[in-house]
Amino acid sequence: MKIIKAEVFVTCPDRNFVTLKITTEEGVYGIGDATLNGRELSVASYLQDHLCPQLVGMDASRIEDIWQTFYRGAYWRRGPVTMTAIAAIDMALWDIKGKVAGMPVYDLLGGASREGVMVYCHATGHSIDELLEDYAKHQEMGFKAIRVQAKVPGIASNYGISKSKGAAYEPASKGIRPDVESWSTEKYLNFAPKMFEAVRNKFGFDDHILHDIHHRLTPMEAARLGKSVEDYKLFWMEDPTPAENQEGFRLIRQHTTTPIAVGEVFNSIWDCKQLIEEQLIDYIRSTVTHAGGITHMRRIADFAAMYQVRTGSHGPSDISPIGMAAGLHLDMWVPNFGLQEFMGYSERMLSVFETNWTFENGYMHPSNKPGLGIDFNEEEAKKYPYQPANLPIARLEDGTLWNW
Ligand code: CS2
Ligand code: MG
Repeated sequence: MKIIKAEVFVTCPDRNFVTLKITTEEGVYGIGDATLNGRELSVASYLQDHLCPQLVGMDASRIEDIWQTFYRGAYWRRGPVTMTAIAAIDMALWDIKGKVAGMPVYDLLGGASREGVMVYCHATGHSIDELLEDYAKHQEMGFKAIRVQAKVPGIASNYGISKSKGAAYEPASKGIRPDVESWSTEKYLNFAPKMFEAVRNKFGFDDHILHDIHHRLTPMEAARLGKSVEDYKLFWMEDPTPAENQEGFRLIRQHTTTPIAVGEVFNSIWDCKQLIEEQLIDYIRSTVTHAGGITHMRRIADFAAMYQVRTGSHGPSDISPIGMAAGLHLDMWVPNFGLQEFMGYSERMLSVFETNWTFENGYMHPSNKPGLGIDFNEEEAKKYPYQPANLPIARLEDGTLWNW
């Protein structure tokens, strides 16, 4: 199974995606997602200039050895660019292995542990009323788990709110410079409990509700929030505080039973070692795309299982449908599965990435097709050249740069 070609494609069907395609001398190909929001070209270059030339001639069946070679062999370990590049290679190789074996990837991992993967969607609003409307819409679509975000009164623009009513939420914006959002912890902490109260009063307690704080609070502020919303029984509060300071989570844990989910920006098991070992979180949100592929995510999940931490993988629209498909295969197998995020994709995106997954009654299934069960249409992709885009930054009301 000698690799004869490793090609990188950058395309922008509404947003930028980076795709790797590996072809073997038998003519079997596999595809992987190498998208890192706002830094797409760095991963494309890392692959194109460094890893792809080395891949040619390697044996595609040796997934583990190739992973180790690119992780240890670079000498410089970890980091989002490196680990996203390795992830794309890993995904493409699992896709090839599945196609050759005639099995879906979840079967190669050990088979399905469940009938379907529960996914959560996003409900947003510029006011609580608008959020409730959007929530009802998603409930009707069948979702059983819904993330709730609303504009905080008095803050010009904050994370998680779509640009106009009813539009899908997309944090990145086109152009050379990032948009600037604002932040006030005081206004947010006053508002957030009222939002959860309105949702529970209107819709009751049957659905899982989730909320993303997006790294904005200090540990003590997060502890205060968690404690003040316990009655609303959140499925999780996400990224309450930046997680470089892992011991900071001890403080949150001492004060609240609101479950915590962290890890969408992590790229290796080392980023969450202490959080998991000390049971400082309940859900690990790392993904196949940004944390070294299926090979490394499987290790993170097994480690987490020892401490009753479950998976809750990141699934925004900036992970390509290939990364989403790979995530769904992992979710089908992983014994300690919690929940999967699914933001969905535009029609234009789905014309480039041909999916076979299904969604029914709040649950997704990756399909039983051999490999990842997803294809990449190179001709369609060519119609949408790369466009510079950036994630926003956040500033406090006095201008201080804050965590976005
Ligand atoms: C997020 C994302 O989905 C989430 O939970 O936090 O919206 C995140 O901001 C983007 O994926 C960044 O690229
Ligand atoms: Mg998040």
